[in-house]
Amino acid sequence: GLLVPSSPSSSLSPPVILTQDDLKKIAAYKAVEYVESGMVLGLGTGSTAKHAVDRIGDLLRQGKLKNIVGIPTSKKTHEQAVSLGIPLSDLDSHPTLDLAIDGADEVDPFLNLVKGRGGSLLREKMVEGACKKFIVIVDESKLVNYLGGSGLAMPVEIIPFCWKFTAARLQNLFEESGCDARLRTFGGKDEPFVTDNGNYIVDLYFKKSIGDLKVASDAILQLAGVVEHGMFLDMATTVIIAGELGITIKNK
Ligand code: ABF
Repeated sequence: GLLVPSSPSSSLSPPVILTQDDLKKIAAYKAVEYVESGMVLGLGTGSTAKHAVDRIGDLLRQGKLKNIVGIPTSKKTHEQAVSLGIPLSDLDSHPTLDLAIDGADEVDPFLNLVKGRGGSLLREKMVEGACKKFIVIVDESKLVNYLGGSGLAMPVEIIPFCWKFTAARLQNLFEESGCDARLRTFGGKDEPFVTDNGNYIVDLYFKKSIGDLKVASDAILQLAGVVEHGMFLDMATTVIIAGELGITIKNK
């Protein structure tokens, strides 16, 4: 946990210890302050976005928000929103959204993102690409100097057909960056993880920077077995970062 000094008026009380989940919640609640009645909202996926969806549900129940329409980015979020009584729709009926709020796995200094470690990147990219405003909510552990820089995976959604072939082609694309392409499995077994869209995910691990992100993005999307990748370039309009010392808001 993180130590935060207690307020001056209570200098004798013990410091408040904020967990990483507390920071996620702080960022999420801050983002929900941007939500107004009547909005069509993209509902994100993951442990940070979950707090935002919960909060929207609370405000609806309290009558502080009205006439919200939610567009979920995953089956999981769909279920959560239904359980909270948030009215839902889809992109077919609402091709333009007012605002989306979602988490991320990495945020670079230019507000480019890696997403998809939760496996919902395709629907997230469709929904968040259709929003006038896209607020990303993270705790400070998600900040990186360059994408791929956390040493964690860069996810690519691929079709199951001959997945080894596609994984090998992805790995070859980034040979110079020391790329290792691994099929995502489920529950530590050999069973492939299957996305909401019935696809597989190949996680790319890099030893070195992948260079120009747009070039990398285009090259990945050029491969026939690829459906989408987890780089969200130039999409976030605002990033809310909750850290030990408070909230930082970065705007595009
Ligand atoms: C979704 O949730 C994904 O794009 C991303 O992979 C993940 C972040 O999860 P968490 O908030 O649990 O770290 O936004």
